[in-house]
Formats: sequence, C-alpha cells, structure tokens
Amino acid sequence: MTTKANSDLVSADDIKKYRRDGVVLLRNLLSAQTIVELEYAVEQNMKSPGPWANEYAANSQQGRFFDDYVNWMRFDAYKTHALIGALPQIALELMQTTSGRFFHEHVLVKEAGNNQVTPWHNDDPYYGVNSSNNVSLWVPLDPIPEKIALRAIKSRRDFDKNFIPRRFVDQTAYVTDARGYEQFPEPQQLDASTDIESFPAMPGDIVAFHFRTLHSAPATSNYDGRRRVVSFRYVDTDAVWATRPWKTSPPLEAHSLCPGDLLVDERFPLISR
Ligand SMILES: O=C(O)CCC(=O)C(=O)O
Repeated sequence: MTTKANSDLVSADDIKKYRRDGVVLLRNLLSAQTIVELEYAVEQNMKSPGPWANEYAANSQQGRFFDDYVNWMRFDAYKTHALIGALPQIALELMQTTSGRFFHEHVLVKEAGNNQVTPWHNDDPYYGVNSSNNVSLWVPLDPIPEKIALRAIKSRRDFDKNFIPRRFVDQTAYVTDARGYEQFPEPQQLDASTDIESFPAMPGDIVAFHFRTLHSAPATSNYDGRRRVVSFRYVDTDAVWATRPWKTSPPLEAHSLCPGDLLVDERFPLISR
C-alpha cells in the first residue's frame, strides 16, 4: 500500500525510492490548468528566446530541438509554478526539508522528427553550484510514450564521481583533463546497464531526479508528436555557489557570490512550506 507522509503530495514510498534510486516518477500531480499555463509560457518562450537558447537540429529538414533556460523572470507561468503550489511543495517533500531555493527552469522542446538524442549525462558538473540535496522536476506537457521516454540509471550509480561534461550537440567532452574530474562513461556502456529505468508519462506526471542521476532521452525521429518539457530545478538551502574548470550551464554570472557562499541572491528565490 502507498503511504502518504504528513501533507502530502508525495508518498513515503516515493520519497524512499527517490533517496534510494535518485529518480522517481510521480503520477498525476499537476492540474490541467497548470499544464495549459505552462504550454502558453513555452510558446511565448519559443517566440522570444533568451540569450542562452539553443537549437540542436542539424538542418531544417528535421524538427526543431529547442532549449532555453532561466527565463522565469520573463514568463509568468514559469515563475508562478516554480515558486508557488505543487512544484515547490513536491521538491521540498522529496528533499525532506522545509525550505529550499529555486535554481532555474529549463525548457526542452523536441518537435516531431528530430534526430537529436539527449545524450547520457548528469547535471551536476554543468552547474555553478555545489549541493548534495537537490532535485529536478521534469514536467512533460505532452504524452510521452515509451519510445521517446526519459531514461535514467537508478541506484545512484556514480554519485561519488565528478564527470567532465559532454556537449549535447556532438557529445564531445568539454575538456580532455581536469583535476578532480574524470571522463564521462561511454554511451554504449551506459546503454548496456541493467539499471536503466524508462519513464513513459502523461501531462500531469513528473519525473523527479537528482542532479547526479545519469539520464538521457531518445530522438523523436520516429515519432509524429511534439515533446515539450520544462524541468524545474531546486536545491536545499545549504547549496553553495561554485566554479567549474569550464563555463557553467546556465552561464550565470557570479555577481557578488564567491565560491562557497550560500545562494543568497534574488536569482535563487527561497521556497518554503
Ligand atoms: O528532456 C530531455 O531531453 C533531457 C532533460 C534533461 O537532461 C534535464 O532536464 O536535465
């Protein structure tokens, strides 16, 4: 039987799975109205990309793969749902804390017929923060069948390792060598893992995963629908500003933050319950 802790949107079993595997699928937690509002924000965002937006499609013959991040100050629905209601509540429940910080949102839209696989990666080494307690909430706005579903390697594989990130566009490593970091495993090695879990999902569902969880997503080359997703990312209040041996992603400026500083900055609003 599924047991609910305190409030709550997330069951004790879901929290247990999240802490054990670094990933959990949460069913039917967002309202249809929330999805409609996020859809509107995504359309506005695609019409008016931010300075860090990317297009990954190699040519105009295939569907777009658009991504962009840190636009929550420009689009109301990103901001509202990042900071109020179900998403921050779920993040806090999964992190088992009463307060945390919103880090940023990341929109990833694969149109039908896009050849670009989202390669295996984990998010932690891309980010200019160090945090052990954190979560990304991957929110699909379209039905996600098995063949285009997000995949993750469960069981916290390689959580203790610092990897050199690879570029999404061609999967090349950011650098050949960096002190304290090692090269990311070969994709074939991860494809063969027996710990892969795949997450077909519907609008209203959420895939929650830790910044160190290895994950990937198939291309949409053999799929004729859109695949719109917004990932909302949260950290516990003890997360600190960090530098990496490469340009971080998102490429946020330090402003007044020094490595090791708590994220006391209006760009990382507090959330609480
Ligand atoms: O949706 C995808 O293709 C990848 C998502 C992802 O890497 C993330 O949200 O961190």
